[in-house]
Amino acid sequence: MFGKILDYKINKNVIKVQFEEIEALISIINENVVNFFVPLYKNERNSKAVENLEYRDVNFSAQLKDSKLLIKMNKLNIEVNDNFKIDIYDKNGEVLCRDYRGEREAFERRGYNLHLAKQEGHNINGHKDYKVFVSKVMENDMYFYGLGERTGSLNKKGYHYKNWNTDDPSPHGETFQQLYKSIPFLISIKNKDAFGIFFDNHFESHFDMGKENSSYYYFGAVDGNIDYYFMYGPEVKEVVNQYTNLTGKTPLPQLWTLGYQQCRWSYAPEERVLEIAKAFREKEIPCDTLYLDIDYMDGYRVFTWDKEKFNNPKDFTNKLKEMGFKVVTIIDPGVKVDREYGIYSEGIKNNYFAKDKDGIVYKNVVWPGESVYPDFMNSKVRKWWANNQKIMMDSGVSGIWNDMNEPASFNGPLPEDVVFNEDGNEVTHKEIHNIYGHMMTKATYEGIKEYTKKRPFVITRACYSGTQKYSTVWTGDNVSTWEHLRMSLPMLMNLGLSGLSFSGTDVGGFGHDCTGELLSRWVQVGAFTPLFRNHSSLGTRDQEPWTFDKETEEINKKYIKLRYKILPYLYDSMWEGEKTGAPIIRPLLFNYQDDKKTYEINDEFLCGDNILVAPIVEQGSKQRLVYLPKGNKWIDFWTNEIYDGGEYIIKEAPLDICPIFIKASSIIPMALEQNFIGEKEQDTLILSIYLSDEDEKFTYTHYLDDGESFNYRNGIYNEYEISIENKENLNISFITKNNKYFKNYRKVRFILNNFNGKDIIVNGIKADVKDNLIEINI
Ligand code: MIG
Repeated sequence: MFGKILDYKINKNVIKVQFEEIEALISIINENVVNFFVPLYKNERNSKAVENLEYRDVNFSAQLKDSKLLIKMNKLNIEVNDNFKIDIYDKNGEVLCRDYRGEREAFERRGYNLHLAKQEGHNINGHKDYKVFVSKVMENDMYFYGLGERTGSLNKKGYHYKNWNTDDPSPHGETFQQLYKSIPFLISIKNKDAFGIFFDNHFESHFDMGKENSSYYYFGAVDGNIDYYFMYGPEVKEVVNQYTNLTGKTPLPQLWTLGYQQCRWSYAPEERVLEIAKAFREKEIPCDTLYLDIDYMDGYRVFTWDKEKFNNPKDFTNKLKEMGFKVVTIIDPGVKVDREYGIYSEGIKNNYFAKDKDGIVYKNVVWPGESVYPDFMNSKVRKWWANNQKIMMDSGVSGIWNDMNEPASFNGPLPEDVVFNEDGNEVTHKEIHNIYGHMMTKATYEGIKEYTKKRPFVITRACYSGTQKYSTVWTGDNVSTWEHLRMSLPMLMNLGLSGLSFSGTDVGGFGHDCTGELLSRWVQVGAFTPLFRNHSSLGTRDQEPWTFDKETEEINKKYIKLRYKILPYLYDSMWEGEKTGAPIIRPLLFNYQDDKKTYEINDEFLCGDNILVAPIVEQGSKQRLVYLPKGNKWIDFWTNEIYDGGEYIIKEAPLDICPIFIKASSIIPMALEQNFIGEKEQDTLILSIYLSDEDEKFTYTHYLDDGESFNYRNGIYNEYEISIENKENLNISFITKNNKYFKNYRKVRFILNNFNGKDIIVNGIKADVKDNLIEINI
């Protein structure tokens, strides 16, 4: 299709390859990352995911030999063939990824009436014609991960997914090809070595991992350029690091956002919100955040308040503030058509809304009735939207929840030819649909940042690669079923591998009625997900922790309290994540890639490096099989029993027990109990130590900062390094490595969970051990 290779030219990191029909570009981004680009649509890249493409100095050579262009790098050898067929090998000559040479050929669908199917508008045999299409040989022993928010299992081999942000109101099922988010990023493990492919094309795109034909996997898009990055690992960790170097790391959030959050469609009027707030405090169930869903607005007009329900928003949010609650309000993109309404009239006056192909402002119907869509492709509109955040912040709101930004619509989907103005260039909905939510959250984030100077809390439903820089995500409208609890695990794990570390599902389920048992099991998972929010739909039964029975309330309380205990650990993990891109919720294979038994575990996950959670996701189940990966020993969090790695065990799990295992030779930093973040001075650092039963040596670094500002980016934080040597004695050293943040702990309390009776030396001095506790002043 592109013809034979004629010639090539090297300009710094970029190799221009002249084919008979077109010129393609191969850019060596760094030792592990190479971009392949063919300008089928536009000459320039126009990525919304990669905002600063950074090239490193890389040693490589290129040579044209027997009509093959051979590119030699330190870690990779790349062969470019006629028609831009690419083969990639590691430095030992092992195949990593080869382009497929044959024709596309889909499996048989017997009994399918081709003629009728065509009339009906179906693609024959699921065989869609793409303008952009790249297929790769399905090698032996391949596993696939990533692709953002997906139903189904962790390993995506044999499945096909579509990227077209979609709000489908029916209960999400395994057959769903798309949901609200588009993350065209795939990770493959082939024979224990991992690589990634990021297809940075935001038109409707598809990934097929051997469903169409088991000989190949492919990615394709209805339009746009061939523009994809190959990222070599060989560790999955490195692939994720490289992907998030390109598209951005999830930044450290404000600490309160990691607390428990309670939501409902909708808490209104204000008396109801206050009633919920009081219930949390009276029952001493920790909670930091309450959400206001669409009913706080005046007729669903964004950036307004219904003054009958919320007479004085500032006074109302102040009352909650005094009780230790933050308020997050929903903001949808749809702006109500109403001349008397400032946001609408201002937007119309300034040409801020998307237009139809004839240049007339495009209207559809969403919650406010007839509505128009802000043109987030336009930087002026984003600036305006960013400034509008002030309206909410001035009312005392602490975070913004962006919903319906696929964009969703009640009156049929937006036509493909709706026009947006990307700072002078016309682009159509067909092109920008998948990045609409992304651009909205970018504007929201920038507005909040500029105005508050704090780390913005934005939560979004729709997104594209790179949205992690601006927003946390939740997985939309799940339902209160066991199936959805079960499914949320691989979904969150793949979201994490796709850069979206700060994520969560609606705990308890959004649609349908939850049960006490289901909520009890769900909160056991939620306690470990970065976003920990209970949310339910209007019309469903109450779903707050105390609305079922005493047992459910106690279980909720137990796990929400546990969550508040491990907040320092979660915060440390997010600090680590901002540097490495490592997600909080991750599949076991992320840390145990050498252990193939981890490759397809759907119902266990790691929370950071040190905690393994094996929740119950079946109704009635009171025990389960747990696989403990090979590489270290594991300690039962509840009983301190120690287990070898690489083994399956059966664990009893009565309703109040979620099987949790701590990695042996590790430390979990913990906080003092509190009902909300900031309630109590955290002057004591608790370090919960989990020893192995063998000689060992390990360290842990704990991080502390003000929990809200960007000062940490200027080095204003503390780091404490704890080293443990467990031989004849147990030697503990605690040192302050970085001490730029003025607040410090006064005490450190070491908890020895599986103490072995040896002498304990802390910072060179023999320590007094009482009830397996040591406390020192610092
Ligand atoms: O059409 O704002 O996913 O969390 O409660 C439904 C009302 C609109 C969908 C969101 C859900 C939210 C609901 N919204």
